[in-house]
Amino acid sequence: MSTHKPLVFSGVQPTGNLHLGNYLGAIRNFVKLQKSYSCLYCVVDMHAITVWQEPGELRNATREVASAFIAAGVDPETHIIFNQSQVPEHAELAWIFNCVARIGWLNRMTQFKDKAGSNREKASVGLYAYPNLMAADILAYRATHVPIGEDQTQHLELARDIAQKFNTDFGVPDFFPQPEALLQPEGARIMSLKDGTKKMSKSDPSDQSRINLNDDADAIAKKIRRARTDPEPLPDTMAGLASRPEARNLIGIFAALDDKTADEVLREFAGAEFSRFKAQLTDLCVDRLGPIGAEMKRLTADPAYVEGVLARGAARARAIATPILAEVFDVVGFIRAKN
Ligand code: AQP
Repeated sequence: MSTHKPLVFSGVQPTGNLHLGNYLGAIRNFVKLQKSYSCLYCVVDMHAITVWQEPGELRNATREVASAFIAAGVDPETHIIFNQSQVPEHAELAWIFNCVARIGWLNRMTQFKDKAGSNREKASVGLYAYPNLMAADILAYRATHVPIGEDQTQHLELARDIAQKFNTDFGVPDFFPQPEALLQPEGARIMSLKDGTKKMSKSDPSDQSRINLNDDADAIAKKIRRARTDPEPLPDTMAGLASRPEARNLIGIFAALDDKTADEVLREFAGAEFSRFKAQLTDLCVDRLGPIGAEMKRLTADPAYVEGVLARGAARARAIATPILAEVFDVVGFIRAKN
């Protein structure tokens, strides 16, 4: 991995059911960033267990996310693909950050409130401290750029606050950089096929709400055919879809898959019934996702290969993180045997 390019870190949780939103909102962008950055792409299994995961399913999902990275076009030789738990520096730095971040900062995190819901007292401590681990993921490598969805901007702000406070508290002004968000353009947020106001999500109990990356052509066609719409034909500009979230979402998906703007797509389909639009959207989805799904299937059938990629990636990630952590321990005042 070239160390001359700025360093990107990003992660995806192995929580099952990787979907079109994960692809368009994250993984596709990971592939594009390889040209300009040195990239570390992490399967964040330690984040995943902040809510209950069946151990066997966690293992499968970890291999599946790594396979999706590779199948979508991330090059595991030039860049680094690994799973978080194989690099203990993440947990070590997260503990130090638990002692740097303030409870008041974490209390303001809206994702904890959303995920814990009304059952706050029963949520895991890990779910609450999740943003400190995310800060450690990034700063263990002194990564400077983090591709994230809109929903993660608050967590990245917190990572910046932690970096700043660490530098100030220990009197080491430039020790950690201030990582910057690489935000996706408007429209990269893909919504549920059943409810255009809810994001497409791995944990939605309805499989009909999302297109999974490993869905075959028939499943994709069925899901798009059944996707919620409304009785009106399509307008000729996005302004005409202001109060039609499901239609707006389908147009957004088409635009993202075809690398067009939503208005360009609407010019093509102005006045069309949904049946015609949905048939073309199905063809486009099958065309774009089919090869990725097939390659994922091939890779997941070879767990030894995928685990080899993760192990080699973890060793290379450790080679970057270990000396940084040695400096952190020294700054904090921990005594460590010198090699
Ligand atoms: N619907 C979405 N549209 C666009 N981007 C999305 N991402 C997730 N859903 C959408 C992006 O995918 C990356 C990986 O997400 P994650 O697995 O770390 O966690 P998440 O955001 O919580 O994803 P899910 O699918 O909603 O999973 P669950 O249901 O387990 O919480 C992130 O960059 C995210 O922005």
